[in-house]
Amino acid sequence: MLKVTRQTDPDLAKLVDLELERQEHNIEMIASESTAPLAVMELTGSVFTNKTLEGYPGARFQAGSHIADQVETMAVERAKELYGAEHCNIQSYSGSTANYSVFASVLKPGDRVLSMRLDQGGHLTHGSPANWVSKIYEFDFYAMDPETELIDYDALEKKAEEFKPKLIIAGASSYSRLIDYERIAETAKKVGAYFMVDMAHIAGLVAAGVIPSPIPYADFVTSSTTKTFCSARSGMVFCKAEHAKLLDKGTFPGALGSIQLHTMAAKAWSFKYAATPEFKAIMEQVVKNAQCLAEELTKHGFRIVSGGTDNHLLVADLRNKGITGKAFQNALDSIGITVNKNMVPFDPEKPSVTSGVRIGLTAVTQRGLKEGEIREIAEIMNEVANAPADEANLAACKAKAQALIARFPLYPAGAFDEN
Ligand code: DSN
Repeated sequence: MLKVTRQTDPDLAKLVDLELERQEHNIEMIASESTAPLAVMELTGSVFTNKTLEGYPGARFQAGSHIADQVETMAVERAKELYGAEHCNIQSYSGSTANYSVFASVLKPGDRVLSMRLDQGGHLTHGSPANWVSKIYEFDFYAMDPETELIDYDALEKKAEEFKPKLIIAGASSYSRLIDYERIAETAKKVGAYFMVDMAHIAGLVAAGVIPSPIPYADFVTSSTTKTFCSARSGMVFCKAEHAKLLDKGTFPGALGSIQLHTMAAKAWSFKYAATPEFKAIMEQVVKNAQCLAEELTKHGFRIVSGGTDNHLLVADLRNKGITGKAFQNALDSIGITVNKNMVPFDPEKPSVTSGVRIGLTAVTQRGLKEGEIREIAEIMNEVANAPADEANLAACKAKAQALIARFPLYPAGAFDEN
C-alpha cells in the first residue's frame, strides 16, 4: 500500500506505520470513530481523486464527466434506497459541510435557529459561539431535563414558540438515547420552521434498521459517513422531494465547489455494504455492546448519564469515582484504551477538564468484540479509575488491554502487503 511513499518519503511512511500499529494495539473507543473497510481504503485511493467536476450528473461545468456521472448517480440511488429517502445530495465532504449546505439552502443571514446545547450533546456546527455559523445566524438552544437527562420536549416546544426559529435542529454528538423525531417535527410545523436532523453519529444504526430513522419526519437529514456508517471521511444530505431543488442549489454552488469523486465512490460501495446481513449484525452487536458496557460500568460504581444507552455510545459521569474526564482519558490512553473527555449535562467543570468521558463501541465491535470482552474492558476501566496514578496498576491494566485486543486483528492478515 505504501510502496512508493516508502521509497520517496520514508519519514512519512513511518508515520503511517506507527499509526497502523497504534490502532492495531489500542482499544479504540472514540464514539465518532470506526474502521474503514478495505474497499473504502481502495476507493479513496483510486484514480477518481484526479477528477475535477462541478455541477450535477448531466449538467457539469467540466468535460470528461460520463464515468463520474455514473458514480454519482449510483451513490445517490443506492443511498435513497438504503434509507428510503425521496432525495439525496451526496456531494458533501463531511458532516459539517452537510450542515452548512442545508443552512445555505434555507437560511438568510440573521435567521433564527434552535438546536441542542453543545455542552449537553449538540455539535459545533449547530451554533456554537466558536463556529462561524453563530456570526451569521441567530442561535438559541434547548437542553436536557436535569432529572432524566433526556431532551425536555415540552421546554423545546415552549422555546420554539417564543424564539420563532426558521430551522430546528435535532441530532447530537454525545446523546445516548433515541430522539422523538415525530414530536420535534410537530413542534417545527407548529412554529413554521424547517426541521433538520443531523444523524452523523447514528447513520449506520439507522441504515441497518437497528434504531428508528429520522427520514420520515425531517425536512432535511444530514450526516457524516465515518462514524457508525463506517465509510469514507465524507458527508451526505437527504431531503423531501419538495426541497430537492433548494438543497441541490444550496449545496452547489451555494456552499461547496468541486465534488470529491473518490469519497463518493467509497460511499457508493458502503451504501451497498450497509444493506447486507453482515453489516446489520455488526450494528446490532454495537448496541448490545454499548448496553453491556453501560451495565457493567454501573455495577462498578460509575454513573451513566440518563441511566444507559439506546445507541452506540454512552457518557460516564465520573464524579462519584473522584476523577475528572481529562484525568481518566489520559490514564486510559496511557494503557491503550482511547476515549474522549466529555461534558455531562450541567457539568460544573470546564470543557477542557469535564466530569465525564464519552465511550463508543463501533470500532471494537467491527473487530469482533462481544459482551465477554466488553465485561473485561469494564473491569480494566474500573481498575484504572480506582488508582489512576499507580504505575504498577497502570502497567498491569495495559498488559490486560493489550492481551485482549491482540485476539482481534484490526485488518485481516496480509491486508497491507506490499509485494
Ligand atoms: N463531533 C466530533 C465527534 O463527535 O467526535 C467529530 O465529528
